Amino acid sequence: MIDTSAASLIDRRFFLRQFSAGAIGLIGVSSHRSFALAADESRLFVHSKAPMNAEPTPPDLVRSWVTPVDSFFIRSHGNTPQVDADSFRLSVEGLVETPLTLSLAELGKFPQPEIVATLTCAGNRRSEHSRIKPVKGVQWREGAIGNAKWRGASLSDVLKKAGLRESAKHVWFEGLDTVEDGGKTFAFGGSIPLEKVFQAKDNSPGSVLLATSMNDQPLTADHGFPVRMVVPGYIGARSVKWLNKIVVSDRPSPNHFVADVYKLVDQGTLLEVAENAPIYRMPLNSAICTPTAGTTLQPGRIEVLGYALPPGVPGVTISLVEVSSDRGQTWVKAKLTANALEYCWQLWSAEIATTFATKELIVRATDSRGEVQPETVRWNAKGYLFNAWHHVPVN
Ligand SMILES: Nc1nc2c(c(=O)[nH]1)N[C@H]1C(S)=C(S)[C@@H](COP(=O)(O)O)O[C@H]1N2
Ligand SMILES: [Mo]
Repeated sequence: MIDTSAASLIDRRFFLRQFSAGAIGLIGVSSHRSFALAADESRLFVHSKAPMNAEPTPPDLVRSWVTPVDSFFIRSHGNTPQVDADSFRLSVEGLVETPLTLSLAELGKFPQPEIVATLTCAGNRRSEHSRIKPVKGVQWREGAIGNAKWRGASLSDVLKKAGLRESAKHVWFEGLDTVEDGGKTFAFGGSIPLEKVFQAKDNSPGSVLLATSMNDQPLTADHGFPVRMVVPGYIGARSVKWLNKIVVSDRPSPNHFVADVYKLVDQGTLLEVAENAPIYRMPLNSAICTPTAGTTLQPGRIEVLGYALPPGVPGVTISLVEVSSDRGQTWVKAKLTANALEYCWQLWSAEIATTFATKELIVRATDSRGEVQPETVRWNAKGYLFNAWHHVPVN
């Protein structure tokens, strides 16, 4: 048994040390006072309360393959709407034969497949980008990821019911929250190519869902009650919460969060933003969750635990996870402790020999196409998609 209370206490101290020593000097980083554990999200480390941004401690994260809701990261850009389930209506419009207005009861009449899928924020591990050069935004460690059981109507069924027009190529999603940016307020929106909706066979693990349940419970307000999108394999930003409107179009959504925000750019100039396409897929990744940075190890053998994320491509799973305790000269093959699935994280464990000379642990993952996680990544102005080998300094 892991003593979770002790583990989270130790880890909380690490968070405080790391954030107070390093990140406080960064522009735009939440102020010190927000780094407290909220009473109602006691397992999460709260980066900011309004908007709510919180992540579990690394040891907590890998306690189970399905992440309990109270250990699941929360990433919100604006307010947390309190939606009345009875009067709620979802509209489906745009390039469809028959626009729809669906109540929750009507949504419930569609087949209700259940999938397990990992949701990851594009900004997961942003704090590591910031160590290269400071990046604005929530300084996520490796906890902006979680694996949940989702149930709801599949988007393909809903779109088939509405009937697609021939020119349909993208599907836009809009939430009920309001977000402020640059003096303007607007709804949070996302968008995915129509091919993504029909890529996975109906009701298979890659299905794009209008989820109403998470781990067999109705969604909580933080996670998008009453309905959210779940887009397996894509950055979390495409899984729009508090879903209110679906628009079928011939182009990607003009919403700020598709047109401007989630892009890989060096400086973030208007021209660069215009020249680059929106990010959709999460890349291959992995992280060490136990031991945590700064842990004092005795010479001997230790168990190292963590996760690896496949690249969200049909048929591609994690095939190898390796850990090094000698700066990458030799690697120990980790034991993969879950089924190899395309849209779920792979948990792993490795037994590592440590000596007084052990200064850090490193992990890297390889997928079933033979692609290896990169040793380093290119810094980008918004701090997205950090997926370099994960280094954990130890004493
Ligand atoms: N309406 C709305 N949907 C949203 C967001 C948001 O701020 N508003 N944040 C997105 C981002 S960036 C991520 S990573 C995921 C996080 O989902 P979670 O809070 O359930 O973990 O929700 C996405 N959906
Ligand atoms: Mo995100």
